[in-house]
Amino acid sequence: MFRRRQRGDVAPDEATEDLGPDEVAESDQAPGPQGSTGRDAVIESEGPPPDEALATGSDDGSGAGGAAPAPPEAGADEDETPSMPGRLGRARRALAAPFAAIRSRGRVDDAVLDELEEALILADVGLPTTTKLMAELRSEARGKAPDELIEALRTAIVSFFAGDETELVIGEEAPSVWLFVGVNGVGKTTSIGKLARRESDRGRKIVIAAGDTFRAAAGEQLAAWAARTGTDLVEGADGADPSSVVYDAIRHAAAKNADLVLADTAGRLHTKTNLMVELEKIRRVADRDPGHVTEVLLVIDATTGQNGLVQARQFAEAVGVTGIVLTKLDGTAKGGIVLAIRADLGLPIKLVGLGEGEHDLVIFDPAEFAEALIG
Ligand SMILES: Nc1nc2c(ncn2[C@@H]2O[C@H](COP(=O)(O)OP(=O)(O)OP(=O)(O)O)[C@@H](O)[C@H]2O)c(=O)[nH]1
Ligand SMILES: [Mg+2]
Repeated sequence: MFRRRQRGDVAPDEATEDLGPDEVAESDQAPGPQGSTGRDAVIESEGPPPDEALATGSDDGSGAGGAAPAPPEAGADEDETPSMPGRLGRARRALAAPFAAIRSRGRVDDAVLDELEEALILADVGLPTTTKLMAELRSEARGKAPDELIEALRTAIVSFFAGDETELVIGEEAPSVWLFVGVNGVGKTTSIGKLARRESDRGRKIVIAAGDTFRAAAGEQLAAWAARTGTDLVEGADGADPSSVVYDAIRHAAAKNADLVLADTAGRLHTKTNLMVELEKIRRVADRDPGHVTEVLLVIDATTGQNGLVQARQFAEAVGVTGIVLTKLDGTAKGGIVLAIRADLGLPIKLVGLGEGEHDLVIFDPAEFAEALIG
């Protein structure tokens, strides 16, 4: 039976060799409040005794974040994978009226092209991408029927994403680790819950790592998802060193022959700089034997529009992000933000969140997205 190691024991050779001075210092710190949560156990595994609770005594997130949103109960349509056209309500409406107006015109002239350009900007596509798309369309569609212009836009949108790898990578050597990063509230924990469902439905054995030790309620939120999806969860005490929690989960996964570790991380610490340093460290430690980081997924809330991009850029630069999970596309987001994010970050959009239910996370499909946007 797997037994979680205490911080000082977390594979000292593998996990702490070559660590920088601050990392070593951190592992030497006196533990914080011992056994502070009583939920320091690995579900279905022996937890450490309370005095082995892993805590740095810093970054105690108790009080931060408030109550955890519980996973919504299974509803009548829970078994169904949602379609993008069905869920992109607001995103769709952003372009429906201007497209109807364009379709009612006789021929495509400069006025019609200007109308389309304005509609794309208003739909959050962003100026650089709108300009790029319009450059192709202006030469191609002038003088043609408006329907042909809209069809040309559909083709341009699909080819905009051409060559993007949307498949999530599982390495040949188990366990693979998918790390989830992003600012607080964007949907990291919920996306992990949904992916635990999706990947276990595909026959993969999953372990969830509760690497957000900052927010007091994060562990309970994950525990609910883990119970619901029949997945093992490894967590430390509040304020525990997130790298060691993630590493524990990886060791647990290896011991149980699991395929994949889904690792949650905090959306904020006391300062942004510390969070980036922390995430870099988690990534480095997670990549040590027996772990293999095959995805670092930056979760972005689509409803934050262009503002979310500024923060997203910081993460992308700090932790070697491999792809985007774009959540809340079912909400008030305008659909053009998908193009803006892809263009701005230069990273593939791998998954989109279309609701709060366990099946509401789908692989991004450019043709379906264009259909959702254009109709
Ligand atoms: N409508 C909708 N809501 C979502 C989606 N994804 C997440 N949410 C909701 O967004 C809220 C925040 O989600 P979390 O998963 O807790 O976000 P987080 O990134 O883990 O936040 P922190 O732990 O505070 O960093 C919850 O109420 C989720 O149910 C989505 O695709 N659509
Ligand atoms: Mg969370």
